Amino acid sequence: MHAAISDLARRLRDCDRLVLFTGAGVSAESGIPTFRDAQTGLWARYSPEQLASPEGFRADPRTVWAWYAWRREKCLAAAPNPAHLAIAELQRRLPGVTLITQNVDGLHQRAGSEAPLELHGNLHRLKCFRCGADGGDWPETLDPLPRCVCGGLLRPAVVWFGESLPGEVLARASEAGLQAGLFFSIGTSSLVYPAADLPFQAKRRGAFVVEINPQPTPLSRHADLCLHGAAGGVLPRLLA
Ligand code: BJW
Ligand code: ZN
Repeated sequence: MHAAISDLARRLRDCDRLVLFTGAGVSAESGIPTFRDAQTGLWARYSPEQLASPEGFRADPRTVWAWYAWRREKCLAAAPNPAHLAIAELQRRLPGVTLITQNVDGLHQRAGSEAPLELHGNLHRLKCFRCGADGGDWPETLDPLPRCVCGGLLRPAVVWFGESLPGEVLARASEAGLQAGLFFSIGTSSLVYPAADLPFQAKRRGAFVVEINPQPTPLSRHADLCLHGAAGGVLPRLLA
């Protein structure tokens, strides 16, 4: 892997448009569970239909709120890991870096990354389930469940299955992907659309696509380079 890393470090120096695209694997080393790991992933223990869909929220909002409250506590107790820190450092060192994340945990911001493009929203903010208005921060108590000024229930400001991604954020992410000379896909299973399409779009436009993941994904055989390893081990080596 050493030759690949030094070649990549050179590509990084020469590249003026870099996209870093992250998924749950980037936060795994902070102790935040991924979604699809066979043993420890959230979807191994919890139902995405019940907990991460509008239908599930409509049927049982209290259970969904309780699950997100538990996950929010985990995020607040966690700290950014060497992968988040290396990404923030790359943004400081290089011009023209766009960070696109599917993560809702806020750890990129806590590592010093400013304004990542959050494709699936953010767990620490709320929005209205009825009118979509910004619902501010979490309440002190979930009893009663918080409501919007319109009377609708508030919910965590994340993107559930079957919901559209925030249009402006997706547009900016797609644009950055299409312009990229170098595109890193880091710690994502490349299964959830439309996010998963970004590296493929970038590849079709000529970007050099690098995947960092301990496991193969549907992207692997299309990537120009696959670095098989943990993000927190691989990314800091690019800075050395
Ligand atoms: C490490 C590591 C270490 C471990 N270092 N790596 C086309 C085809 C098929 C289906 C669809 C399609 N288009 C749309 C769909 C439906 C659906 C979808 O994609 N389903 C597929 C799963 C089949 N998509 C949607 O519903 C989306 N909306 C949509 O398409 O709307 C269209 C529409 C049109 C018109 C009107 C209305 C709508 C929305 C998707 C929303 C996803 N939401 C979630 C939950 C967010 C909130 C929350 O957190 O609770 O987002 S699901 C979950 O998956 C979460 C993640 O962001 C997302 C991606 O997961 P990620 O990050 O890749 O995590 P994992 O666990 O899958 O993978 C972790 C990886 O890390 C693994 O590969 C490990 O190996 C690796 N790893 N340790 C580096 N140390
Ligand atoms: Zn409302």
